[in-house]
Amino acid sequence: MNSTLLPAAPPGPGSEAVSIAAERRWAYIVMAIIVLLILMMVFTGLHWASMPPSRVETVDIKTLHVKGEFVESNLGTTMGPDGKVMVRLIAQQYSFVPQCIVVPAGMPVTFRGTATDAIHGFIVGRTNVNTMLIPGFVATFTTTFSRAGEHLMPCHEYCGTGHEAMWARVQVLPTAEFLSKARGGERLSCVPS
Ligand SMILES: [Cu+2]
Repeated sequence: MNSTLLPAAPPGPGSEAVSIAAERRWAYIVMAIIVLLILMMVFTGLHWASMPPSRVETVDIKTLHVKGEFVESNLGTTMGPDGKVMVRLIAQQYSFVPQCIVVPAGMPVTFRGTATDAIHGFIVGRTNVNTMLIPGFVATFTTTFSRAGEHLMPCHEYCGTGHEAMWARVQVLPTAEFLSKARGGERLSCVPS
């Protein structure tokens, strides 16, 4: 007789225990997934709270170069009467203005930048300076450079055929040297003249 035609064996005494064990295994897996998702939400929430994205601030790209904060004569590094160091820059295809940026070591430095034509961005060496520059919006970023030295500042958002040649330099001066140069209140630059 063909054995496949036999009716299925009736549930034995062990089958209920097997199904309960399988159910319990699935319950543990699902609980682990839920706990993982909750941990991800907690981590993301804390991370955003500790490093919030900068507020949204707009600027008119049509008048950017003729009036307001981002006219060419206002770009570069300044130290205000309150001692706050501010760097203003613009990105355009395919360069940054200014091409060389002077900043102090050991003091908070605030970058304010925008783009005139396409989306650009920049990072500075191995520091945490990393932001996008979007036409019509002002990007603001405050950081402190720990050591004096020179960094490269490449554009890191693909912006066109000349993208790979788009970069500037950042010169981090010792605090005392920066303060002696910035005392006059005028703009600082390390662009070779
Ligand atoms: Cu670029």
